[in-house]
Amino acid sequence: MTHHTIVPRLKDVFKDSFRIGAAVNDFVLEERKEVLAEHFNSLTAENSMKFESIQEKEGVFDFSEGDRIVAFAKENNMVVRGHTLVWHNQTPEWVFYADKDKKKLASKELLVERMTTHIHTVMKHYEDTILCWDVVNEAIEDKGTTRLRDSLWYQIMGEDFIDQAFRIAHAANPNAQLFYNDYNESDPEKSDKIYETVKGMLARGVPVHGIGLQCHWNLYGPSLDDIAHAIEKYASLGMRLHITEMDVSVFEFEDRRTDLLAPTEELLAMQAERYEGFFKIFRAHSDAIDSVTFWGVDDAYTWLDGFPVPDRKNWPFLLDDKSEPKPAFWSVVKTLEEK
Ligand code: HAH
Repeated sequence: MTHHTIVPRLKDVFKDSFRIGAAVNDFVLEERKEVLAEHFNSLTAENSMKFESIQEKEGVFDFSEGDRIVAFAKENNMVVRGHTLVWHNQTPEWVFYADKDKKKLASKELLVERMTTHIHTVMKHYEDTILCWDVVNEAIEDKGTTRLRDSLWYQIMGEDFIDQAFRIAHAANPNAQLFYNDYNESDPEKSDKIYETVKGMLARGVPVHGIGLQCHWNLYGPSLDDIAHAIEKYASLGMRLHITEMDVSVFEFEDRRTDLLAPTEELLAMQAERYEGFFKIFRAHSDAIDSVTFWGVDDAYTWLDGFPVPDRKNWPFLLDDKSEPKPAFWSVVKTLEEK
């Protein structure tokens, strides 16, 4: 590829199909302004709208980093996805305890009250700027036949905590689109549990409008068949679908290797082929999919650097560490010509 090559803007390539989003933090927002404005028309806060970032201490709300994201989005005509209101991780411990020493768990009533205060305050603050929220994140158990994860939300409020969160969110802002968001979303067993959970919510009249598919994938899994089946199953509920946190690790999840200092040509080619398959499926289901968000901008920074293997870099995106198109970028753009 010479430097004369015209690089199409991802958001233009997919404008008739879905929005293209990126997760950002303060550093990325500062360092990657141009590439963000160039390719993306949706933003998600990687961390700054999580419970621990907004309300680390009870009753003290900090919207500063979130507000910078919203301001940048507004200047550049972008949409913002809200992530996330109720989650078992990155939530301060005080939320779940009745006392400062954390000896006694909060009562159900107290936890409902705290859930209500948090959701109302956050959604009201962003009432005019954020119209879609991941209301509950990762409530489903990955393994076995157990449906719900054994979190403190679940232990204290029982399985009703999901319904409650959505009802509270709907009351806080009836115009907002409310999502259930999870990973391993294409695994046949877990996707059945997600499907049953959302189906049950709909049967009980719970205001849920969409399913967020995180899509933390890699070169080896999940299979294209499993992905297509999961999407079709979720869409059959009449839910809007958002791809919320996409990245394609060059390592299998169990792979512990740490010798790789840069992605090989072979890995980049495999990644391009995987991405092409994924975007063909997304395009084929663009009537249900409104948005495809990557959990980062380019390979200079990803949450996968050092996770799950410490000190190991990863290269999961379409743009390299200098924001230049990778083979995967061109294979994704190519899916346009094939529609
Ligand atoms: C996601 N968990 C979270 O939704 C997001 O908020 C965070 O920044 C990164 C990833 C995904 C996840 C996983 O892929 C494996 C194990 C646990 C959680």
